[in-house]
Formats: sequence, C-alpha cells, structure tokens
Amino acid sequence: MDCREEKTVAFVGLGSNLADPVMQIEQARSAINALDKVEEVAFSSLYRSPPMGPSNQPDYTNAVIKVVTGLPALILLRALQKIENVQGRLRTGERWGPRTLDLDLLLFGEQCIRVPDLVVPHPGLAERAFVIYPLVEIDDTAQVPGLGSIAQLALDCPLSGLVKMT
Ligand code: A4P
Ligand code: MG
Repeated sequence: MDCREEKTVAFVGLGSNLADPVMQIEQARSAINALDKVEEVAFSSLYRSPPMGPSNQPDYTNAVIKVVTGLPALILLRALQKIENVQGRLRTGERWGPRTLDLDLLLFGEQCIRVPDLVVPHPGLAERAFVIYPLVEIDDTAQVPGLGSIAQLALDCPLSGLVKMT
C-alpha cells in the first residue's frame, strides 16, 4: 500500500445461509484479503442467527471483518459485490431472501454516506444482533456516526437467537 494514500478503517458484515455457509464465509474472507489496497485488521467469530425476513429459509452464518483500506467507499462496495457474484449470489428480487453470500459495508471511518448505491452506516445496523455482536467482539471502541458507541448499541440490542459458533 502506498504510504501517502489516505487509509480508512472499515467494517464489512458477512452473511450466508446457502451452499455451506461456513465455507462461503471463509472463502469471502480470503477474497477480501486478496483485494488490492485492503488489509484485514480483525475477523470475528462465526455466529449463527435465525433469518431476519422470510422465516422459510435456513439460519444464517454471520461474521464481521475489520479492514484498513486505501479504496474509496464506492470502489470497495463494487469489489465486495464482485465477490458476492463470484460466490454464486443470485438476486431474485425477494426482499431478505436466502443467499450464498451477502457482504454489507457497515462502517467506513467516521463517514456518513448517502448516495443512490450506498448508505453508510448500513441502515438497520442498530437493530441487527448479527451485526452488532460480531462487530463489538473485534472492536469495542468503534463509533457509529449518528448512533454512538457500538458498546452501547450492544447493551441495547437483544440477542434475538444469535449464537456464537466458534
Ligand atoms: N447498498 C446501499 N448501502 C449499502 C451498504 N452499506 N452495503 C445497496 C451494501 N450494499 C448497500 O443490496 C441491495 C442494494 O443495497 C445494492 O444495490 C447496494 O448498492 P443487495 O446486496 O443487492 O440486496 P440485499 O442484501 O438483499 O438487500 P438489503 O435490503 O440490503 O438486505 P440486507 O440489509 O443486506 O439484509 N438474517 C440474518 N439472520 N442474517 C443476515 O445476514 N441478511 C439479510 C440481508 C436478510 N436477513 C438476514 C441477513
Ligand atoms: Mg446486502
């Protein structure tokens, strides 16, 4: 990484409930690590969670990765979407339907971003145990712009069936 370029700490949520979710998450972690200008800082335990959305789908495996990146947020999002596609992500139009891999950009430094393709902090973050608990596990000092500390959000967020797997 060019030491003159601006680096940002970012958090990405990983989720999968199809086609061997644990393998999907591990493969995605490797793919994120292979991205140019993206370096892993920390990776959470794996968590199992009941589906948010339609209940006629398998439980999810979730995790959060913390990275430092020299990429702008939208370029990082595009790279994450490419990884989703490589791992067989199909967009059927069903809201919150099952998926081989979902990569959500949760936090990008202290930035609040609201453009047509990207909203950061990720909407709904504060209500999602499967995002908050893995995130607080790897960085209990993280701040969510507009919402306060991740540690306080965790205190206020029920587990909703979330179980640590590893
Ligand atoms: N987009 C905007 N902001 C972001 C962001 N911060 N990160 C846009 C990623 N994408 C962002 O995403 C739809 C559009 O959101 C994209 O075009 C992107 O430009 P998508 O991946 O195509 O579709 P999606 O993921 O189905 O949509 P959505 O509504 O974002 O769903 P979520 O919020 O990702 O939730 N239950 C459990 N237990 N665990 C899960 O991980 N995940 C979901 C999906 C549902 N239920 C779940 C879980
Ligand atoms: Mg998504």
